[in-house]
Amino acid sequence: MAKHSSYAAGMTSPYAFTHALCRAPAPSAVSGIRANGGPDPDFTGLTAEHAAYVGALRELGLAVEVLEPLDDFPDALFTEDVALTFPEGAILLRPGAPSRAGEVAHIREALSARHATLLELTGPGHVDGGDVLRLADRVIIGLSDRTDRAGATELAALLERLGYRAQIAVTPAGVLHFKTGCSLIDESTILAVPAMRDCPEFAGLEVVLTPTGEEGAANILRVRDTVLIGARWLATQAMLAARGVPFRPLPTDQIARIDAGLSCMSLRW
Ligand code: CIR
Repeated sequence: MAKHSSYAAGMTSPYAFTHALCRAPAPSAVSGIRANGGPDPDFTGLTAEHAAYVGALRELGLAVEVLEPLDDFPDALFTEDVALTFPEGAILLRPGAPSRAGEVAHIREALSARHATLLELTGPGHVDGGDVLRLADRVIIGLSDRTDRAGATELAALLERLGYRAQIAVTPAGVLHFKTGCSLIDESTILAVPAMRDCPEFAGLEVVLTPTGEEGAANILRVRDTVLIGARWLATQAMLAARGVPFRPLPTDQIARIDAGLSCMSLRW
């Protein structure tokens, strides 16, 4: 990946990705974890959403590999939560949901074939990748029901070994993952739900709030010059259009039934 001259040593653009690693949904995905109950997703629809997502990443120029489904792990299609990937190497995480712990062994195999440097969280703490937001100059680790302080502290030290400075932040109650509630629009602009407006770690950045009723839009995914956004978030799309940000709507109704958004379905580097 080309490095941009304005970045500190070891740092690269947070969204100039060249590669992504996804995992096809298994039929068991319809039983994925959801915090507030609600109906199962439709498997055909879920598969179509996943395929549209993979297709979009490829059209944006990424080399995307799609791993085999894991029927023993309903949430395994959300590869983002079990590892972190950077041009400098990868870090295996320890997801906070007990039913997801076994996913790590499977992603280990895939990542060790693709990254020369593979670090690992050894515990006892936990971190979900959905709680990790990479900015241009640092990485924010949000404490949540899935990510505890012991895990975040251990991860901060591992990130330092790869050349990344980390900050530990707090995810508001009721927000599953830090990135469920905020994402990068560009290197100096964050899209956030109102509950995250005053996050101290956003000082110096412009924070744009999700329009009323569109809190679910906050999990956008910036890939190179384009923002991927859930198709039903029309007011948020209008806001991006007004700001001149190129975006691409993708269907997310079925994955939303199991508490997921657009960042969750890939590891990117
Ligand atoms: C879970 O609760 O773990 C899955 N049903 C959803 C994971 C979403 N991942 C993410 O926000 N990074």
